[in-house]
Amino acid sequence: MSTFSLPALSEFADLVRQLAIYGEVVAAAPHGSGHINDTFAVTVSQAGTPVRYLLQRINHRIFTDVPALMDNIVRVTAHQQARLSVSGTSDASRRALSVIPARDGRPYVRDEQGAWWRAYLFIERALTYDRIESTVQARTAAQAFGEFQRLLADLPGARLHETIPSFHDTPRRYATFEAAAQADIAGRAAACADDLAFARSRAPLARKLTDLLAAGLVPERVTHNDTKLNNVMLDNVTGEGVCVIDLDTIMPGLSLYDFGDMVRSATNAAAEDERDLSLVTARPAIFAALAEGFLTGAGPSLNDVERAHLVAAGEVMTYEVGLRFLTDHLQGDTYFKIKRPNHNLDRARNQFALLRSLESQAGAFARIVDAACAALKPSPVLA
Ligand code: ADP
Ligand code: GN1
Ligand code: MG
Repeated sequence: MSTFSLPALSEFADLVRQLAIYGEVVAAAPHGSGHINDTFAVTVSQAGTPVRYLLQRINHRIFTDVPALMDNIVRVTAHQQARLSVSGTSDASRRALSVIPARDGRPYVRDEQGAWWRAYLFIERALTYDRIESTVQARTAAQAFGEFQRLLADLPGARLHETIPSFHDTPRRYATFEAAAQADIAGRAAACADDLAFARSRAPLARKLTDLLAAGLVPERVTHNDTKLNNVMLDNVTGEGVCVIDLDTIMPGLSLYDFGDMVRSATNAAAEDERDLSLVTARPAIFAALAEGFLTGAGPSLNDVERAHLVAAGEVMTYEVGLRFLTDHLQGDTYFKIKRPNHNLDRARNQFALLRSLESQAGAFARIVDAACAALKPSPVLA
C-alpha cells in the first residue's frame, strides 16, 4: 500500500529554492484526489502577494523513468502553448499546463530522500469533479479531451516515450489478473470467488480494441490514456473545460481508450468506490453528452471504425479498470492508493456493476452515437 507523508513547510521551502519560483513558502496542503501521485498546493508570498503553485511528488514506483516522463510532458505542453499562442488565446497559461523548470533547467527536482518532484502553475478559478453532475459538464469536459487529442495529431519530433509500457493492453491486463488469482499472495481469492468468475466470464471483451489495432483498422495516435473526468479542470464561472491535466500517461495509444475511459468515469451515477451497487448505473444522458462533446472536439479526425466502436470502448475500459482494481486487491494493494480495507475490491465490484449496466444499454447507446455522428455532418445547404 502506498504511504503518504506530508512534508514539513521547510521541506517545501527547500524544493521551491531549487525551482524557478521566487518568494517565501507560507503554506502547503494536500490537494486533489488522484490515486497515483502526491499532490500539494503550495502558497508562496511574492513581494507580499500570495501565489499558489501545484507541486507533485511523482510516483516513482509506477513511473520508473521520470526524465522520460517529463520529456513527454515538456514536449506536449510546449506544443500546446505554441498552438495557443498562434490562435491568439489571451489566457494560454490557464489552457495548458505550464511546467516550472528547476534553476538548473531540468523539469524536475529531487528532495533529500531522493523523491522526484515537479511544479506547475496553479490553475485558479477552476475545479475538477470526481462525479460529473450535469450533461453540460460532461459535454464540455469531453470536448476538451477531444480537442486535446486533435491538437496533438501534429506533435513534432520522435514517438513519445511509453511511460507505462502496455498500459492499455487489456489482454495483458487480463493475463496479469489470472496470474494474481492463481498466486493469491494475499490469500484473498476465496473471499471474492464471484468477482473472479465475473471477470473470467468477460474475458473475450479484453481483445476488442487491441484486435482493431492489430488488424490496422484503427490508427495509433498520441492519446492521453487517463481521461478520467477529474483530469480536466472546469472553469468555476462558465463551466467550460479549461485545461486537460494529469499528463503522465500521454503516449501512443488509441482514441478509443480516451473515449472509453471518459464513459467509465463519467456515466457512472455513483462514485467509483460506492459500495451500494444498486446506485451504480450508466447514465444515458451523460453518455450522449460525452459522445457529442468528444466528436465535436476530435470529430473530423476519427475514422468510421473508431466511431463504430465508441460504445464498445466504454465497456472495454470499464472492464480493464475493474480488472486492475481486482488484481491490486489480490496482490495486496500495492498500486492504487487505498483509504480503507477492501477499497480496491469495492472499486472492482463497482466497475463490474457499471459494465453490466453499459452492456444492458448497448443498443440504445449505439443509437445515441449514430445521432451524434449524424449531427456532425455538414448540413446539405452549407455543403
Ligand atoms: P494523479 O495522477 O494522482 O491523479 P493529478 O495530476 O491528476 O494527479 O492531480 C491531482 C489533482 O490535483 C487533480 O485532480 C486536480 O484537482 C489538481 N491539479 C492538478 N494539476 C493542477 C494545476 N496545475 N492547477 C490546479 N489544480 C491541479
Ligand atoms: C488512476 O491518476 P488517476 O487517479 O487520474 C490510474 C488510471 C485509472 C484510474 C482509476 C497512471 O488515475 O489508469 O483509470 O486511477 N492512473 C494510472 O480511477 O495508473
Ligand atoms: Mg488525476
